[in-house]
Amino acid sequence: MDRTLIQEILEVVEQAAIASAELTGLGKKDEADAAAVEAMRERMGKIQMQGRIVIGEGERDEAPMLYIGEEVGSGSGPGVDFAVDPCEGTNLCANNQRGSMAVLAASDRGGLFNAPDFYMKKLAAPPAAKGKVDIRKSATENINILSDCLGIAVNELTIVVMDRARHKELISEIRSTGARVQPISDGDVQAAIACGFAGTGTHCLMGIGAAPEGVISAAAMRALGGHFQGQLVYDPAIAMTEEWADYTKEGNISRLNEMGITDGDKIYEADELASGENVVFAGSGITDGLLFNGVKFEKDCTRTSSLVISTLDNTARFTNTVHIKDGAKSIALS
Ligand code: VTB
Repeated sequence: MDRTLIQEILEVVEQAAIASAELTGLGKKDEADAAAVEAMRERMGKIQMQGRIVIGEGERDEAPMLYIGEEVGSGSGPGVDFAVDPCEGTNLCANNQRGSMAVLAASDRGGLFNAPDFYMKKLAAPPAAKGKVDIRKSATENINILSDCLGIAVNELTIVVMDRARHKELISEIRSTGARVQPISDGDVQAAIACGFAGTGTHCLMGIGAAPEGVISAAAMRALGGHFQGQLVYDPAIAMTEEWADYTKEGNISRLNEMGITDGDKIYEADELASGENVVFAGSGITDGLLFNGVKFEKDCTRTSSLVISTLDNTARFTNTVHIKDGAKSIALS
């Protein structure tokens, strides 16, 4: 990977965000996702690279595009692995709610964990708490550590947790410490990355979300120097998801074994989930969010707001782009 790739990757997420944003608020989550997938794949095809999707829309037989194992790019050039989520927060996009974005993580060949489509217990925290908080510790212990590391009183800490039945006890425990809980309906990637920046009002992400998205969050947090750990969840009694109604714990363990994961309880650090020499995260807002705004359609242009975090040059670039329409006559500064 080299630094010219960063610009191209930015354009990939911008195009995906624009395509999804055309369907914001229409209640069409699958269509919004499909539009982002198509735009992302088309733009990736123009990059001189031997790209490969390691986390994508699913297996080849269930996803026509950006399926796991699909080759993307021109076919010559550097080998790049991608974890993509073209429309992260499809419900948020369909309902025109905050926090939907087009995201991906990229790395040198073999540098991203091929996470199975399982759930993942996650812990994300600011750089100051990196290696101090630990997913093996209780929420209460971690909140006290966070308070010490950040110099913020416990009752001023905001902990984001996905609003799911599986988190009932976690939410009660957090509240019993005096810390504030912010339940979110979707979009734990944005919440995880928001922990990496001061001033977002998000100090920690706790709880269980999807594993593939965990790898994208890990890539961003590794590049930012923030804390991220993940542990796969294979017990349906813990995940409490309807999708796993017919699955058993034992069955899930064998599924993991078949995928080559022999220790289902392993705790993965950010640099194991995103282990490549170089790692790049790119996200572009579909709807407005904590990190950047969503797409704005104007008469003469379309505006996108994005973030690219890269270990190649140790930067987090916030980029506002004006996509100028043919025959544009007047484009305001912002
Ligand atoms: C998780 C979370 C995502 O969807 O994948 C969630 O990581 C799905 O979880 O950010 P459930 O199966 O419990 O609904 C998102 O919120 C959006 O893609």
